[in-house]
Amino acid sequence: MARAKTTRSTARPAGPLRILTAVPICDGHDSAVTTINIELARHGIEVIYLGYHQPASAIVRAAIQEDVNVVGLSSYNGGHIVFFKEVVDQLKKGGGGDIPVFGGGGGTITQADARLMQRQGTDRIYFAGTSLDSMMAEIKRHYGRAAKPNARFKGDRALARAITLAESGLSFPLLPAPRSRNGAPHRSYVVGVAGPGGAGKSTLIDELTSRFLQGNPAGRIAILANDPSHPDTGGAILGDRVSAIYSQDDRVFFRSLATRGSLTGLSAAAPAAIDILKASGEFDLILVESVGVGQESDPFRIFGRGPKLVDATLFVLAPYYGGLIQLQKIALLNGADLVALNKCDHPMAHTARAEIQARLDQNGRGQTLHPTTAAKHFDPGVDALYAAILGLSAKSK
Ligand code: B12
Ligand SMILES: Nc1nc2c(ncn2[C@@H]2O[C@H](COP(=O)(O)OP(=O)(O)OP(=O)(O)O)[C@@H](O)[C@H]2O)c(=O)[nH]1
Ligand SMILES: [Mg+2]
Repeated sequence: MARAKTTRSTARPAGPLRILTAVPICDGHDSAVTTINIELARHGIEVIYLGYHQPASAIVRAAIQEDVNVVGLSSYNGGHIVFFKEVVDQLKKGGGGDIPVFGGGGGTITQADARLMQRQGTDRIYFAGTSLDSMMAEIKRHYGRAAKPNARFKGDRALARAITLAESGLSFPLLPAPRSRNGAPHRSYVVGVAGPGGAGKSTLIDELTSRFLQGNPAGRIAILANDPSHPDTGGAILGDRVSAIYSQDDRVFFRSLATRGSLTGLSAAAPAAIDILKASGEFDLILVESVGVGQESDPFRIFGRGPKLVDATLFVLAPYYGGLIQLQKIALLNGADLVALNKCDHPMAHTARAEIQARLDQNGRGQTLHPTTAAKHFDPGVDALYAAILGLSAKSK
């Protein structure tokens, strides 16, 4: 383990409780977990939601990379005794044995089942009829603890804990020793991905991830997904993992960051998190997703206000941006290296493509426009976009 630089010295109180929630494999009952997620966020908790029909391995990988305080499972398929134990066991094996597992499943989990599950390592079960308020109070009391440095953490858990410490405004003294390739220091290429809320940034990032995994038999890719905290409660539903199908792979490090009051489009800890990922020497490509941004946003500081955070910027928008005047107002269209017009399956895509191309031509900066349909697998537009990213990366070396 090597010492890494300390990015910030002012210690703030530990950040909000972070909980990973998921529904087990072969179970589509997601309405209960959705209720719980909203309630947790309303109580100031950061919820990383993984989705339904999730295997134990995906839950464990996410729990470790997200460095959560606790894993909450909502299980209605009848397989809870085996499944909760599997998650507990895999967490222990994967270096996350300190992360407790809890959950519920209404009337499908009996008192006798719960006793057996607790003997097998499950922390607690909430039964049908428990009031949401009492559950929230207990969760905060029981699982709220500040993250501390832990020299025994290895691999992704060590990286994840370093990011957690950075999020809390603390230093992150322990990082894995940077790898070098053929004697040369390893360099990650960092791409910032911004665009309006719902344009398809996460879906596109997942498709780009699939291209990366296919094209690199051994390399690793990291994704930093920023999502907004609710300004009133401080809680957040960090939902970008739900769109991340290909990212369920050990060669992908995926970390969600809540903005926690930062209004830049990124968490205040994002620059430190990027530094941590780069310093690890693990990742060839790092994709940083901003929150849904507006017309004047500059999350990656490409207009000279402070050091640039990324090597290249991709701006993603959907065909329904308004009209020509709205296009003129979007500052990032002046500065982004690459622009993706996503949702090209939409009837307005044809006109949008012509309008955006004209806007970029006016800039005269050689920015390339990539029509994509990220919701479709094997989209040739995404292939071309990925090739353009590789091209920029090669040029930067
Ligand atoms: C809603 C529902 C559905 C909806 C699901 C909608 C959705 N998107 O989720 C629909 C109609 C689609 C559906 C379909 C099916 N369902 Co259904 N469904 C239910 C039902 C009525 C309610 C479950 C629910 O959402 N409860 C609301 C939550 C908030 O309350 P709760 O369950 O009491 O949970 C409490 C705690 O446990 C806790 N909790 C729950 N989860 C979590 C998680 C965390 C992290 C925490 C902290 C706490 C917590 O919160 C609550 C606090 O009071 C139950 C019956 C029942 N009354 O429980 C059947 C039930 C679960 N379904 C059942 C079945 C069989 C099915 C189907 C297989 C039916 C079929 N043959 O097609 C399909 C399978 C669907 C699939 N793809 O998996 C069975 C399961 C039987 C079993 N496991 O042995 C049940 C028990 C009905 C029955 N008696 O037969 N279902
Ligand atoms: N029709 C269509 N839908 C798409 C396409 N790409 C993404 N979507 C859908 O658009 C919705 C939003 O996609 P996300 O990838 O979550 O969008 P996002 O930009 O990451 O959203 P935020 O992170 O909330 O800003 C999802 O329902 C996607 O399935 C596309 O090319 N066509
Ligand atoms: Mg997203």
